[in-house]
Amino acid sequence: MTGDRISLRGLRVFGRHGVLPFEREQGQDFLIDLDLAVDLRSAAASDDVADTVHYGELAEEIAAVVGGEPVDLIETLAARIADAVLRHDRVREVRVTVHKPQAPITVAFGDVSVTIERTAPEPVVLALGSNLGDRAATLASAVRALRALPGLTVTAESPVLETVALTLEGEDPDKPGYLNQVVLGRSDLGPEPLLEALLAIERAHGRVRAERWGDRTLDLDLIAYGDRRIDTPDLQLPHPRAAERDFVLRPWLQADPDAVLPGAGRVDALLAAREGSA
Ligand code: PH2
Ligand code: MG
Ligand code: MG
Repeated sequence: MTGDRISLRGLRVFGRHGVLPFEREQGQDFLIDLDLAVDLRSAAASDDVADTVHYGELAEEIAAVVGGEPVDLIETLAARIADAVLRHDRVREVRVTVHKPQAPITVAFGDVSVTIERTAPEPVVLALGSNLGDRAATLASAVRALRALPGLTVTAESPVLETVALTLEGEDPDKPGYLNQVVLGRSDLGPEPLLEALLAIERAHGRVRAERWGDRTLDLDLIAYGDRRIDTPDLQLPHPRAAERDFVLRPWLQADPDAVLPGAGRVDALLAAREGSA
């Protein structure tokens, strides 16, 4: 976990979690440590508790989870705590440690604990294109693969649009036409693992990488991942050419009338500006 953080250590709450019946009957204290990755710049500037996560309220929410419905495992308890923390929209990542210092262990011990890390899902924008083979079947199959991908929840699918192939020299009606589509979702995979999964789906649909902007059975591009800015040889976010591509912007706007391309602005305005200059 890098960057700004809120940490809470040694929160002590009585609970009845455990596998053994006497743990349910008698109960014991659980100690909770939390680290929250939260951008604290706005709170530091405004000096307003509404611009951060209130640690007092957070402590009470966690105490309600630990003091609530008993579970067998501290792993399960830790996951419930992480879920409660991630309900706060400002939290990007959380690390939870649950200590059980009075656990029923027959050997003398100091402490036993589990630690989990969870990342908040972020909105993602994916653009699909196909101009070879059974294009409609390929797009439908790719969307099924996206829906089946662990760590990605698909929230919207645009209609499929027929578009003219754009080449490095401009639109080329002599090339096979494209079907394009945009899929919206939420992901907690992180940008690089999500990109890896997209490339694997391309390969599974017969994609071969020959010439740049060549004809393809399936192109599956990551357009935006939250508002993250990434500039590495393998991944640029937001997609550097998305603002100039009608075949991305038009289906995206149909899937989300309020779509915003981070760093570039509202998609409806981007499209209107392009039509004005065309
Ligand atoms: N993708 C390209 C190049 N040209 N043209 C259309 N119409 N649709 C595309 O998806 C497309 C393209 C490179 O990814
Ligand atoms: Mg592309
Ligand atoms: Mg691509």
